[in-house]
Order: sequence, then structure tokens, then C-alpha cells
Amino acid sequence: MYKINIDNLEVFAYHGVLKEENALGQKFFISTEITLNNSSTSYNDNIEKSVSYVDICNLIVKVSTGNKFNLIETLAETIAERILLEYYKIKSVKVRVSKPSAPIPLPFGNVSVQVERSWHIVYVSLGSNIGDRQYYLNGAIKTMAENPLCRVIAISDFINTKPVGNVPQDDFLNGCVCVQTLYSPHEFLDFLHSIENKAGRKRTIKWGPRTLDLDIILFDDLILSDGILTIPHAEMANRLFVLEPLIQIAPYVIHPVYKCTALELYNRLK
Ligand code: PH2
Ligand code: MG
Ligand code: MG
Repeated sequence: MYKINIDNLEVFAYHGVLKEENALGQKFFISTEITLNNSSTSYNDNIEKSVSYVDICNLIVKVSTGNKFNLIETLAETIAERILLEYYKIKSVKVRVSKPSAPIPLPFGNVSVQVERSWHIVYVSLGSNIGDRQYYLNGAIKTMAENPLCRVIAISDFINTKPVGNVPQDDFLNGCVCVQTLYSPHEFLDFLHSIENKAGRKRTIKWGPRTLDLDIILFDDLILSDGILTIPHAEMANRLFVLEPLIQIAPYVIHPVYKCTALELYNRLK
């Protein structure tokens, strides 16, 4: 597996909290460690299969000199995001920004920050049982596809399902999408909530009828539960209306807690 490393690219720029830094500028050193999507396959000695480190260096210079940030954190994050957005072959990137002449009135060697950003793979379950159900599901997918920080990779069929739970209500239309995103889990949740709100979602009765429900089912192989978000979705293994669309687009995706495929969960539940 290859990584493309650039060590200490020197740029002169104007980032800093102090006015003097914004006016006079100083040297920054930028390092990146890049992992490609196909990093385990052979490149056949062909630059088209890889990414040119010269292009990455030019992009780093452009972002560093074309902006004036207070924080080197912002510079590092912006560089990471721009690299991931401009090169679809890149899966993840670590960026370190060093500021060896930082205004610290003490003897010191260097000061730097490092961030890591990566495309995440998320499975989202979609449901609607009020109004034009197909319109709401398609609208949600369109909003995700139009967000530059998301790429919709696969879309299941939409299936009609009987309501699960004790609330008497109309049938649902359910589906599932696979999305690549640069958002963190909580940022992605906020994004899904904004789509639900735009669809006029009212949060009245728990498990009641809704114009649009978007649930994170899986997020990479992450396991997380913090009172706001539980990943994998706590009920996914008990719900055919989640598993049936999921296995259409990702039968062999692994549930990181049960350590089995979506197809196995489906067969057990069925
Ligand atoms: N969602 C619920 C409760 N019950 N039943 C079906 N068939 N489909 C759903 O999406 C659904 C449900 C709460 O999210
Ligand atoms: Mg739900
Ligand atoms: Mg929900």
C-alpha cells in the first residue's frame, strides 16, 4: 500500500491571530500524507492511476497564500478538505502545518497542528408515510447529491412497508442510500436533520407519522453511542424495512457489533 508524503513544503503566508502576523507574514511548512482509494493495486508505472505530488504542492500553495486565517487549524482543515474535494482518487489525507517563527516570546523549536480528514462511507435509511412519499425520498437524495461534501454512491429501490410499532398509521415508503461524506457523524446528523426540517418534519409523537425520516444506519465501521447518536442504528437488526433496501445495495457490508453481514442479519430476521 502506497502513501504519498510531502514533507515541509515551504510557503510564505499571513495566517495568525496577531495583526503583525497578518501584515508582515511569515514562513509556514506544510506536510501531507495521502492515501489513495486504490492504494493497494499496482499503478503500472502510470501517473494517470496516481496523483501528482506537484499538483498537490501547487494546491497547498494556492490555499495557503490565497487565504488569511487566524488559526493554523483552519489552514490545515481547509487544505485537507480542498485536496479531498479536488482529487476523487484520494481517500484520506493527514495535513500538518508548522509555524516555526510563531510569536512565542520563549525559545522553542517549532509549533504545529495536524488534522486527518477522510471520505466516510455512510448508509442512510429513508422513510416517509405522509403526503407524496416518493417526492420526499427523492428530494432528500437530491439534497445529499447536491452537497459538495457528500457523494451519493448507491440508491436502493423504494419499498412499501407496513408500519412497525404500536402507532396506527399509514404504510411507509422506505429506501436506503450509500453516501460518501467528509462530515463527521454529528455534522452528518445535523445535515440529515436540516433535510428533514425542510421537508416539514414535525417531531410530535415518537414513532408517529412523518413526511421524512432519515436515519444513519452505518458509518464506516464506527461504534458510537453518546446520547445524541447511536451507530450502528440500535434497531437496524430488528427492522426488515431497513435491512431489505440495505441488502439490495450492500449485502456484504459488515455490522461492526454483530460482526456479520447485512444479508445474514436479514436472513436471521426473515
Ligand atoms: N419508522 C419508524 C417506525 N415504524 N415502520 C415502517 N414500516 N417504516 C418506517 O420507516 C418506520 C416504521 C420510526 O422511525
Ligand atoms: Mg427511524
Ligand atoms: Mg429518525
